[in-house]
Amino acid sequence: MKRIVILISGRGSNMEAIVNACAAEQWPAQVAAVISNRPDALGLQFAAARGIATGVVDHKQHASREAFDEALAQAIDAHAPDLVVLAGFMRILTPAFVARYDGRLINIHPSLLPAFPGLHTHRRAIEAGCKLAGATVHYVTAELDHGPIIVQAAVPVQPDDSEDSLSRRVLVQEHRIYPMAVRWIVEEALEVSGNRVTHRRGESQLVN
Ligand code: NHR
Ligand code: GAR
Repeated sequence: MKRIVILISGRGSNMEAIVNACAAEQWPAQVAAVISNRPDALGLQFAAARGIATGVVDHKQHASREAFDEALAQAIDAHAPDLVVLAGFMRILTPAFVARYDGRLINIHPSLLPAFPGLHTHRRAIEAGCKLAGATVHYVTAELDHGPIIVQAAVPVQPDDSEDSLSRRVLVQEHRIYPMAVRWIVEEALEVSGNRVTHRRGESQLVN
């Protein structure tokens, strides 16, 4: 059984999708813990109700990013994870943290990377006049939102879209591709070579 630790900052709907798929599809894995940097993150209640260990490492209680990341790593390592999953986790991680979890740290970002790394992605995609938006699951590297791409989903941008309407359309796809990506990793179905990630059984890494 592979052990998964999920990091959240808020609502945690991607975390929910992973917890639900893991149980429903009987993955050879368990979500060992859900950890938040915000004490009031809604997702913590869902996890606790499912009997999953929860933790809080509040970035406001730490003097530097290095100190926060060290405390976060301690909390994570208590659960001996094979895989660490960022699911709406909103703190940039230091190179030392990323190196510690090299090859077993993944993120979902609500854009078709390498377009629009960082914050306010939906607003920026609309302002840029994009006709296509989407979401990307990628391995985390020190450079923000630039790691090897595991799977992407595309959705249309409608002429009358607001940040809200576009983010809702993208989120539906996030809930499909994030569990898919985690499942591939726990099944050891992926091969990483430089920036390229391929699926050993040739499953499509593009949705829609
Ligand atoms: N850390 C590294 N090193 N590399 C990545 O690819 C990371 C990462 C940490 C988080 C998620 C990410 C996203 O998918 C992620 C990827 C937060 C920020 C940010 O600017 C940017 C990107 C992402 C997450 N955070 C502010 C900060 O100062 C705080 C914002 C807030 O608290 O609301 O850390 O988009
Ligand atoms: C998701 O859309 C995720 O892609 C995005 O925040 C939302 C979190 O929702 N992540 C980022 O923007 C990371 N900077 P959730 O908490 O319901 O999963």
